[in-house]
Amino acid sequence: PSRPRPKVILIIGGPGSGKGTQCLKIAERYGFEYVSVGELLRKKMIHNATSNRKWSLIARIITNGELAPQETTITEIKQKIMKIPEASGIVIDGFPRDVGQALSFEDQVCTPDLVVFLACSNQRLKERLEKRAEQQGRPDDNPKAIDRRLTNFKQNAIPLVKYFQEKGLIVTLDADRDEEEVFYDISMTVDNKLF
Ligand code: UP5
Ligand code: MG
Repeated sequence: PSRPRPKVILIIGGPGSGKGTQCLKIAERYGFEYVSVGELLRKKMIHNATSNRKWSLIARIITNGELAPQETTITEIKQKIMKIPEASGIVIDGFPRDVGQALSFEDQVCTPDLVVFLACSNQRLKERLEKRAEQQGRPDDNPKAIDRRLTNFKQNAIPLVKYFQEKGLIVTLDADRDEEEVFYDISMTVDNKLF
């Protein structure tokens, strides 16, 4: 008999809401594969920006804090998922960013089993990103790009959350709290909804 398809969890939330932090914890606790869409795109852009026109354009888009083209993003996700040999679950960090991407993912990949929205105040998002910017050198952690990322998020979040609400797939959690508190709620949610 064929194996059941892996469970798919999408983690969405503003820049600095803790998507990466929480996804790693989920992957560890449940033995799920971790796919960071931002990381996929950043790696690819660093690798190809000097030799490839399309990727040099995308590098500029991402460094400015704007969204990469939808089709490229979906293609990268599909390629990455296809390389995963065997997994009981896949946790996807930072995707989709808008309703268009959500529809395209459902059309081309699958309907997710669970979507977690990490709701965080604007003030917290800013504080965390500014702190991280001092410690690490992510190309889009500059003040202008941080503003763009926050603005884009605010523009797209409400319709996106509503879309998944109508399908009964989303759980919204208060991500202003510390890492462990947020993760406690996430693991309760995953235990309840997926097992
Ligand atoms: N931190 C985390 N949780 C904390 C907590 N509870 N309390 C206190 N501190 C906490 O966390 C951010 C920082 O806060 C860290 O220093 C952490 O220690 C601390 P992190 O887990 O990194 O948050 P995250 O939500 O992952 O923030 P990130 O900056 O990665 O979010 P973005 O959404 O901006 O980044 P992403 O990598 O997803 O996307 C980057 C870019 O890629 C986008 O702007 C876009 O250009 C492109 N992209 C697309 O074009 N399409 C896509 O579909 C996806 C990405
Ligand atoms: Mg991240």
